[in-house]
Amino acid sequence: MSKYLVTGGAGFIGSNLVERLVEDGNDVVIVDDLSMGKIENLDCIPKEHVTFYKRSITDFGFMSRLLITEKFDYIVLLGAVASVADSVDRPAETHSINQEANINVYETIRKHALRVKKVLFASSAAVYGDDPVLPKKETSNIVPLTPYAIDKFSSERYAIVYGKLYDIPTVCTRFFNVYGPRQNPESPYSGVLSIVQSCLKTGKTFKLFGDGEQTRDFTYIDDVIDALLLLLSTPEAKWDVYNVATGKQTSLNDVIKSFEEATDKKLDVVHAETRKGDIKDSFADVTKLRSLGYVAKYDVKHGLNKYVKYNRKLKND
Ligand code: UD2
Repeated sequence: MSKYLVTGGAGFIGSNLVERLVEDGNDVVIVDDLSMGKIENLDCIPKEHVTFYKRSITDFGFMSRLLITEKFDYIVLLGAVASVADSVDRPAETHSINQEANINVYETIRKHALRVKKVLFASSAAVYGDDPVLPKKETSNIVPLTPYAIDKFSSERYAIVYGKLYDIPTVCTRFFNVYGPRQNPESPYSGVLSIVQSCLKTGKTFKLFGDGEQTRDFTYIDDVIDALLLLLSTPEAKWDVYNVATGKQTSLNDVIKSFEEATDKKLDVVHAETRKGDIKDSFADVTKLRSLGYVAKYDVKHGLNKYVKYNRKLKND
């Protein structure tokens, strides 16, 4: 049994990770201000091994005291304003959440010489921006186009440099288009598949930006959790960054078709202009993660089938 801190643990990826950590017999402390996450995301998780703090990760004093007193084995930094659009509207505010709060964690570990087994910082494929070279490798050009991408890249670099300078085992991930249960479809900038899922469920019209031939590396949440657990438990995976994806390129039209097949429903689609700032194609080279033994288990069809099954079960509960 190990002790974990998960910031953003009530969010989409966080709550799925916490669920798995608890299933595996660990104790987890969550810090989440519920600005994006939802407490209901934790409903299905047995409470005896989870401590929840409704606090912002920018509450630096609180975070430092927590780290010093709890002496975590593992720290997973998922807490962020995950909306790129929000970072464009509020660059300074989101900077303190998406970057300074992470440095506060690294700095507390350094200052107090805390012994951690691994600190994992969750970054994003957004750091690659609109560089057209495909697939995206960890060594590809970094073209951060928004405050969000700058803060993600900077927090990554700080994790790696703090790690090397002060001997802290840190590692970073760059997530590609993650989808699955508990992804919040509320904003127009939510993951496209959460929006498709919500439209299929309610019969609402889905607005498709562009011709639907844009491609993404759609990655099922269970594969992401496997990757996180692998990186946390592999000592050699340190001071480095790993793409987390399937390595497969799928068009929006194809993924919608697979979703319709999985639900046996027809999506009502209206076409609109290509979204400003949208990139045409994106998919990952996952050779580096594979070299640690990672195998993505879900292609789009299987991932969507599992997502649909999960939602059906929810409805019948
Ligand atoms: C992802 C991130 C974004 C930024 C970007 C960097 C998410 C949700 N988005 O954007 O924050 O990091 O990567 O590359 O993680 N679409 C529609 N209708 C909708 C919503 C989306 O047609 O209602 C299209 C959208 O225009 C895009 C595609 O679906 O072409 C995927 O959109 P997305 O926001 O899920 O993901 P992405 O890769 O564009």
